[in-house]
Amino acid sequence: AHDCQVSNIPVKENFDKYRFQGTWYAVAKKDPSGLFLLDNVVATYNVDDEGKMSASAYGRVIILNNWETCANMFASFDETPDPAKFKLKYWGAAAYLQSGYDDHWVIDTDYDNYAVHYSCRELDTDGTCLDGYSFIFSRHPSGLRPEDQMIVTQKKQEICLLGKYRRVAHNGFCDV
Ligand code: AZE
Repeated sequence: AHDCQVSNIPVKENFDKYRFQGTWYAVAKKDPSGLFLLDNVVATYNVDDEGKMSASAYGRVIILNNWETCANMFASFDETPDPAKFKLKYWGAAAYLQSGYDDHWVIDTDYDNYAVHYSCRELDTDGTCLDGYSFIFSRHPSGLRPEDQMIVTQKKQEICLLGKYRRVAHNGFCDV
């Protein structure tokens, strides 16, 4: 079943954007090529009274000539026929930060403890992902509960990224 075709990747069934709202701490990530959020990554999701999902996120980045700062990012989501698959339109609070339009898939979540996010930016000719990124989120900055770790490991395998993640440190660098 794990043929690594992006189009075959299972996502969360009946994803409930309302239950997904609130703060998520990135505890692990798989990087795309190029500039990316380094660590201290925290995302906060919100759904407005018209049902439109948005988010803000921050994280430590190094831009230009080794300038270390905290990226303050904003995003709005476009829905697709699959409730777990969104298009993420994102931009930085400052112009020197990155902006873009990425896939934003929720692979799995229990809403209260863990979430597995996935984004493929570039498909290879064989239908596998050539360049993408993924976050493992936790509701708890301390990390995943042992009972969630098994589920998350299984999901990493299903998205063909097992072994490709790095732990995301939270050391207060971006706290105000
Ligand atoms: C995500 C959570 C939902 C909101 C946003 C996210 C993605 C943010 C980036 C930011 C990159 C910034 C860089 C700055 C120099 C998925 C974490 C906005 C991809 C590289």
